[in-house]
Amino acid sequence: MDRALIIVDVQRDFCPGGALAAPKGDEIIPAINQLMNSFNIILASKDWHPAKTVHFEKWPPHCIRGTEGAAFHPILHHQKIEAVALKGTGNSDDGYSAFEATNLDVTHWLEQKNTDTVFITGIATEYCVMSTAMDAVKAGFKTYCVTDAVAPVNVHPDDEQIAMRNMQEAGIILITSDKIYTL
Ligand code: VGL
Ligand code: ZN
Repeated sequence: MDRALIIVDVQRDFCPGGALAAPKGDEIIPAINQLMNSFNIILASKDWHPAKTVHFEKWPPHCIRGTEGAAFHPILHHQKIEAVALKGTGNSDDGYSAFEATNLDVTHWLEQKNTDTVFITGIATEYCVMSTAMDAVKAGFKTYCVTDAVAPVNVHPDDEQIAMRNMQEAGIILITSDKIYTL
């Protein structure tokens, strides 16, 4: 069995200068780039919204499919990504989790690669990262959240802390990148 790296929504719009920026969204990218060197199985998700969606009643318009804002952040080593899961593609739901992708059956893809363990990185900790991690547990994967490779939006100042606690209560293991190299 093998382990997979999952990179959630490291897109321009979620980084400083973007439409829905996590204040430190770009600062986690070097850690993700380094982690990619230690994984053979790498999947990324993209928030991939239509121009009109109920999702934009809660959020400023962001990651509209095909636009610059929806592209991977330019410093992410995206050439190493083997599969891209597009989510939030409908007009009537949020699609926070990578497991809600409409172009790819993420569970099936991971199982075909003999994955039993996943490491979740990316943006935003309290929305798409947490949803993806929760769905990974539900699908039966041993699930880690890499704390130095995720960034919150922090609409409320405590949101990241609450998300970390919720993830731990769901059986998700919090880990730092340096520990992964010695696992
Ligand atoms: C996200 C808010 C709205 C995320 C996506 O990627 O965490 N957050 N859409
Ligand atoms: Zn979104």
